[in-house]
Amino acid sequence: MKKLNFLALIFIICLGFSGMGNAAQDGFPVDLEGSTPEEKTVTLKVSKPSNATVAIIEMAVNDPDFADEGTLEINGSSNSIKLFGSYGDTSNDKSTITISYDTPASWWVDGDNSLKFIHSNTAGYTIESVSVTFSSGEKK
Ligand SMILES: [Ca+2]
Repeated sequence: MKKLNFLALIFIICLGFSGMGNAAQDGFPVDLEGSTPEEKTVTLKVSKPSNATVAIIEMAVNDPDFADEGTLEINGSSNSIKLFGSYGDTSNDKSTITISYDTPASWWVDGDNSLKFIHSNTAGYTIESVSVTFSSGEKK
């Protein structure tokens, strides 16, 4: 029994260290697996180059298994992405996959951006993390 406690302690310490290495983002994970409608807003700081035309938002999502689970609004309701559109597939049930969308760079500001995740249908989803990459759209 003592040995088991010791192993459990080691396990917890390892978990702690692995968590530290992941540079957790403020506000994430965004857990929207409650009853509908529900929403959560997080602030994401980005560096937007002045010549950017396209912003590619990449999200690690758990359980994106339907086309119409909700919406992501970026800095207001006029800039919205349907979650999860063609990514919403029943084969993603309970799985974490990475999805990405091209958005106009004009939706984003250099600095703090508001990301409102809305859960409107189904059992919901969890956004584990988000990253944004800007492009000038010029062919290399
Ligand atoms: Ca789901």
